[in-house]
Amino acid sequence: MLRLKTTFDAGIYLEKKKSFVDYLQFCKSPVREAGDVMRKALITGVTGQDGSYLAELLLEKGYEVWGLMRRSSSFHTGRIDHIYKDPHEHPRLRLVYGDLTDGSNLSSVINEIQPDEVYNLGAQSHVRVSFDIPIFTVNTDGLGTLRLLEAIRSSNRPVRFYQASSSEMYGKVVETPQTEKTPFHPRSPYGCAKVYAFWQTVNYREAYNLFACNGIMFNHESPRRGETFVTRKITRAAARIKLGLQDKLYLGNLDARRDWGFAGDYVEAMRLMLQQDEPDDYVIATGESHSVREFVEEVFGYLDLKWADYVEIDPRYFRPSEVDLLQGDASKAKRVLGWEAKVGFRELARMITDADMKIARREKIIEEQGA
Ligand code: NAP
Ligand code: F7E
Repeated sequence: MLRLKTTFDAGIYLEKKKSFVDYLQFCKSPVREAGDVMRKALITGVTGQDGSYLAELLLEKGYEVWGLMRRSSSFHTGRIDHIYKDPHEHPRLRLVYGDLTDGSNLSSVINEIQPDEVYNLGAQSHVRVSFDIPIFTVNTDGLGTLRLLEAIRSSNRPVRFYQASSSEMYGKVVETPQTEKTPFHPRSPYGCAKVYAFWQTVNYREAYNLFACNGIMFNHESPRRGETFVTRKITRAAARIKLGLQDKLYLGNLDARRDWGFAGDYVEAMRLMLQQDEPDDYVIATGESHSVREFVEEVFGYLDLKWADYVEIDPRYFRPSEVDLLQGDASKAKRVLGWEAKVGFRELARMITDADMKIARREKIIEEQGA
């Protein structure tokens, strides 16, 4: 059995005057098994939806997890509070301040933490908002990825790197379903930034032999999804309408079709990519596509509501350029990683709706007490 290559192993290897490129080769064939030395992972975007599920998963797998977190004037750790412990108790989840727009900070963090695996999930991830703040979006999502890759490369450490790439890169799709070979045609500042980051990741793999992978993730949702993404916006509103807390739901394009999966399933694919012998890029999707209208019908129907009585169209939510249809083919991920989506469309819609009914019930009690 090959042993896990830790940063400690790397030190020994380099002391033997082998080059860093040799060491990266050596690292390409690890068998990472239970009982090996505890791995250390750094997650950017740990306070986000995926960051929280991935942190849970890695802790469960025995990792020491470091999360890069932006400074904020208000608390924004709600998604990870349940796994966070006081640093004095020597917990396995630690947080460190940082920002993808600050390259010197990223270098210090990489050098100090010396992670074995880095998951770059940090991003301005809202497509509509990327039209309002394109420069910030590209700085964080595009250049931020390059800053992180540079910090890793210059650390001369055998870090394995995961990049959160997106189906938004396909944009105006030229074929359906989309695979790893489908050309990109991004339709937003966000999509353009993700294409840039995708190719930087590929180039660091080819130029520097870095173990770097892209997960081309199709939309994935959960009860922890931000409330301005369409799924959560619909489930929150439907639950509040059901309890008489709200009258209307204003939406944009109901015809757009998405391949929606469950975020908890998708973070498993991220980890699996970094445990392979060779780095590569993978589509992660359910293979099913549904319109926004179908999602509305499913959620309102589940709550015994006639959606047409409550939903109105507000042109404000249309995008300057739209991605009409996304449907992924994840057969490579199934074949190589043994990964496939477990949660389907209906189960996902109901899972999020159930969670939002609980929140709405609490809101109802607060409203009644205040009255
Ligand atoms: P999310 O909930 O919006 O989380 C984004 C995270 O990035 C948050 O922790 C946010 O921190 C952090 N962040 C934003 N700007 C940053 C900066 N300048 N420096 C450092 N951190 C920053 O997104 P998500 O749904 O978990 O998605 C995770 C990643 O996957 C993102 O890169 C997204 O673009 C990509 N992706 C998502 C999907 C999907 O359907 N969910 C699909 C494909 C790809 P704050 O808490 O401080 O805002
Ligand atoms: O929109 C339509 C909207 O904002 C889905 C991000 O995680 O997935 C996500 O990007 C669709 C679009 O997600 C409203 O026009 C209609 O066609 O939930 P969304 P997204 O744009 O697909 C990809 C893969 C990512 O990588 C991103 O980070 O729904 N839509 N009415 C609406 N969308 C919103 N947000 N709000 C509406 O009122």
